Amino acid sequence: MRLLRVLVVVAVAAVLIPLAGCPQPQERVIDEPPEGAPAEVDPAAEAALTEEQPAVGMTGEPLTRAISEAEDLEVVEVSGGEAVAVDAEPDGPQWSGGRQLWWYDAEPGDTLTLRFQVGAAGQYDVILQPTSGPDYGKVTFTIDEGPATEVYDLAAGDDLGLAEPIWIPGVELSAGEHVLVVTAQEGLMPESPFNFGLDCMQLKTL
Ligand SMILES: [Ca+2]
Repeated sequence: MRLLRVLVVVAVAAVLIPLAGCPQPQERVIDEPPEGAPAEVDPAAEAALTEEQPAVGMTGEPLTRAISEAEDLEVVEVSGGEAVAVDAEPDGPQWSGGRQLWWYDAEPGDTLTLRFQVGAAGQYDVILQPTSGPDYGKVTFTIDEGPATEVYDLAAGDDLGLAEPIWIPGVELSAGEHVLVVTAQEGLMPESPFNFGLDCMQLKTL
């Protein structure tokens, strides 16, 4: 039964993961066997289940990609408000790595600048996994000196959730350091506090 339970959980996770931009923490609910019950889990099978799963893209195919947790990226500059790493709540969105980078109290026009590393020069799709929430605001994204993206409105729902992943396609990146700049556009209402959350970013090779 225990192995079956694990398989069911992994199967459910496999269905859910392609919907999100970044791999979510694998939920593995494993009941302890009753006292005296023989071990039902083949050690080799359990070891295979705990191996890192291949990254899965929006269409379900394995992709070559590098993932950075936003909360681990270097904050180069915040022109207004504060940017801090926050832990996931049990009943909140399950951010990968269990945390997100939360930027709050910014004013329209303020920027959050994050540094990320690229291992090999090339053309990449940059995939961002932001958070949505009732008091989350509108933002644009810029990579290095590139053009700003369209405005993304991340105000949604009654609770925090994982927004649709944002794809910035075909970005030419050299090996080394680059910056992702998030620009606050406006809160839900002019007088509303501004919130933005980024769970993780991925670089997908083309
Ligand atoms: Ca994260």
